[in-house]
Amino acid sequence: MQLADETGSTDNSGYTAQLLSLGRKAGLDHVGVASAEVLHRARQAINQRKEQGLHNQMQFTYRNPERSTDPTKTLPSARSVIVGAYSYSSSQAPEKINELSARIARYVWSDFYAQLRQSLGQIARQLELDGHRAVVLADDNAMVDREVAYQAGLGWFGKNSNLLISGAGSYFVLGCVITSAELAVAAQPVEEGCASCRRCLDNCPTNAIVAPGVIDANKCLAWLLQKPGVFDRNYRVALGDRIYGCDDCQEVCPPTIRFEKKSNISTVAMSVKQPKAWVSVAKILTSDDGALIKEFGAWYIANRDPKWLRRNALIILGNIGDANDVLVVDLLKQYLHHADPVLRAHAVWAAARLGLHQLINRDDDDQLVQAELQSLPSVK
Ligand code: B12
Ligand code: SF4
Ligand code: SF4
Repeated sequence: MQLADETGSTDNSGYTAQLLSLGRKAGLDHVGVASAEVLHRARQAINQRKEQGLHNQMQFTYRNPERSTDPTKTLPSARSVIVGAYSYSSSQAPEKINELSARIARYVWSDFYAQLRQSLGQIARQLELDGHRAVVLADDNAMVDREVAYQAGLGWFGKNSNLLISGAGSYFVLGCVITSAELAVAAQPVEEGCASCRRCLDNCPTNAIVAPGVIDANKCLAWLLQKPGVFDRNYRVALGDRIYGCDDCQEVCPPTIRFEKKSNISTVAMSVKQPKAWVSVAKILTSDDGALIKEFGAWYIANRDPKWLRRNALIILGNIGDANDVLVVDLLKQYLHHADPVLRAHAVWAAARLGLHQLINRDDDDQLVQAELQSLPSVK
């Protein structure tokens, strides 16, 4: 591959095209280029949402917007950003393991981020071979992935706030290579394509999409599942059987569904690993810390503490468990006597939801458990 500036030419479109082609050969489904300028709209949106409390203690890109919206904070010599999208669309939805199965969101059915990083890494290596600096970021707190993907002309911001790619929907994970190379940037951003549709707003189980493109994290199940502490009682029933992530605002999205139906990309993406779409609730509640981190360590789990997985599993147990099932009763008994008060409190909720009030110890004097007991209509 040729250095862009070897010839002294300022037209770097040939070199850019070679890099984009390399990205596609390396497995990226879509790839584009943005300039390394500050992402002002995203910075403003983050600051506004923090002021309005819509971020609900999320850190990620919100912790340091000066950094996450400025590629030169990661690489001072940055001139361009190559953005890649890796599809996790699948036409095959794997079967439940058993009646007591917890649902895993599609973007983590396999480690798609690992595949994405590997593909971006090949572009970065080529850039370095050609004498440029290059840093790969994928789902990293140092970059707002959707905004830079939009600037690179990959897609438009859907009302569900995901980046939708024309003709392909939103089942993509996004990442980028920040580079010192001066590349030819996307000519035009992609035109908005939602038109009058508002299915995502109307079908969000918690009404978390408070305006087109704006998520209130206080209500979004995807965040509440990751957030440490007591799970907001208002959204426990709506959680249903979800253990990690929520796909509802994408599963109703016409461009995303259309692509999924006609796509055979599943065979490509799923060949990475066996898709893991379900996990046994009993397994989460009976495995030790080491086993849980080994199996689910690629997920974002606050402080890498598997108790948050157990907390979520207890809510699911309350939502889908059968009060006549011996296994369900045994699991509840175990957690109603657990050493950790957070888990005892969620077990109280689950037992009450299943009508198993007789299992609950009303004399537990821990504050969290007491608060839970007070919130039960029958013991007020
Ligand atoms: C924080 C975060 C979350 C939070 C908050 C999401 C949010 N919408 O802010 C939570 C935990 C809830 C979450 C959930 C999910 N996430 Co997330 N998340 C992130 C993270 C780490 C940062 C996002 C961020 O910076 N937001 C800042 C806000 C300000 O950005 P924004 O909401 O997109 O706002 C823009 C729009 O409002 C737009 N805009 C401005 N004006 C207008 C006007 C209109 C009309 C419209 C439509 C838009 C618009 O401009 C704003 C600024 O760019 C990124 C990874 C990364 N490093 O970027 C992944 C990321 C955004 N998440 C991703 C995924 C896959 C998900 C889930 C689908 C996972 C799941 N199945 O549960 C859900 C989707 C929920 C949803 N509808 O957004 C992907 C998105 C891929 C894609 N195709 O868009 C990313 C990019 C991760 C990755 N690298 O692939 N996520
Ligand atoms: S991820 Fe789920 S809870 Fe969050 S906005 Fe989408 S549908 Fe609503
Ligand atoms: S469901 Fe409709 S409004 Fe929502 S993102 Fe998809 S096309 Fe846009």
